[in-house]
Amino acid sequence: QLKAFPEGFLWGASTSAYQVEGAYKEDGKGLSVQDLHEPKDIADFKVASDHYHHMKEDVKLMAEMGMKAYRFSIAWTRILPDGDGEVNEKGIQFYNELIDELVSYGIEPVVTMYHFDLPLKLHEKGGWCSRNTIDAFVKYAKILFETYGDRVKYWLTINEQNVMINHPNAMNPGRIPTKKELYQQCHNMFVAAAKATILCHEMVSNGKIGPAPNITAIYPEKCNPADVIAADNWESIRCWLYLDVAVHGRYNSIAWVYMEEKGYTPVIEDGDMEIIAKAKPDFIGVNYYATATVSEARNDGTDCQPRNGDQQVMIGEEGVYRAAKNNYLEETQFGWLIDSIGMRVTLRRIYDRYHLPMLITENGLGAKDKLTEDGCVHDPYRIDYLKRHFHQAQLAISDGVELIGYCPWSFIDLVSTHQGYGKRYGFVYVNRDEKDLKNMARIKKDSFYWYQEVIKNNGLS
Ligand code: BGP
Repeated sequence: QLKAFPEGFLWGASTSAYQVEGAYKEDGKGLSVQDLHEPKDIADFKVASDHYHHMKEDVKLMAEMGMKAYRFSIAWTRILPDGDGEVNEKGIQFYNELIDELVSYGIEPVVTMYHFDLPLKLHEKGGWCSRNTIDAFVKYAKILFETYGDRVKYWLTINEQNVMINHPNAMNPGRIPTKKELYQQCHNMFVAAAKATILCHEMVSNGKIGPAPNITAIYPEKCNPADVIAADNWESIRCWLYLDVAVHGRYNSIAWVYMEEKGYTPVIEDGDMEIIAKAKPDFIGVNYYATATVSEARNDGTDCQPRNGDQQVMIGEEGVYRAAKNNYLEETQFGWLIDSIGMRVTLRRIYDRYHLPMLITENGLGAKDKLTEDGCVHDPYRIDYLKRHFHQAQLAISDGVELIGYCPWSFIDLVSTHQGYGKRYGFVYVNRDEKDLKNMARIKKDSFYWYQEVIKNNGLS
């Protein structure tokens, strides 16, 4: 029997600082690793959607759409321009104003502490490979809890730690770290997130904090047991590794054996695992876009095959798994798979493994939206996509999964990591293209009005 969305369900939407704010070196902000990107054919992050200067207008639109929650990230470099040095009061003030504005409309702020934008100064000193970055993160976390903890109840430590490890290019300007270094970065992030989790519980009364990895069920291509094992292994390495450490306080054996065999095991210092085990997340943020399908590896030098723009790590790894085509699924204009039922599968698997409430922190459709002559943006494909996913979320709730909210990606158009403004996700259109900033006007898409109705009815009617 289909259960209703619970009362107080956090219908919301998401963004991240570097993809939406712009003002990349204004008011004392330091540079992050993202500010070094000078992509040739897409917009850079210097101006983005200029949310920094349109903040009040944007929050007003959130309120008009009826949003109950807004998931955004704080730019570490606005608060601590060097990552761990002086505090920048103007940066503190920007988020004070944003949070006050949200609260004044009754919108629950959901804050990601770190979303891909490591301060450049920390990167230059070794980034996440260095234990100093753990201390810097803890210092930053203290400032956030102290300053905003009176109004922010929901915190997310690190966005998509697994994507940062599996797709390191965008986070590591210059030399791409080796896999061994990446797993060391990963371990250091676990320690940093654990320390922040413990601090949040000490400093924020009624504070709730959790990780926000990109989790997706992995399907075997065929019922051939060797494919099932490959899918199982890859799910443990790509997904469970991150939640097992964050929630259960331990590395799972499949991922650990994989790291040992490949020579990737990180250095774990005395006391790390105790801290990690002590930190207990209150909920799990789930970024879900699509499932992945794999087959047994052939181990003949052809298992790893890069696939165009698809973030689902469908590249294969020699001797571990091989990416396979799933003939049952449609694709978006950008070749990302669409699998709404897969979201139900994923939510059920997470819930059964961790028994924690979940908040969908990202899910959405990137498309080539166009402003038409009537001044509208017609995006029926986005409505259809979200309708199907909301329905599956409701089925997951009916299965007993504790889902507390749903924040699609993204509230407003922002810079897509690979396709700039050629690929848009928002409910609100931003009138700019790749290079010309035009007037940056905000235009409500058809999906804006549709989502407004969904929120009003607390679900699909
Ligand atoms: C997630 C990231 C977001 C966002 C989204 C869409 O992995 O957390 O920051 O970018 O994917 O990806 P893209 O912009 O590449 O289409």
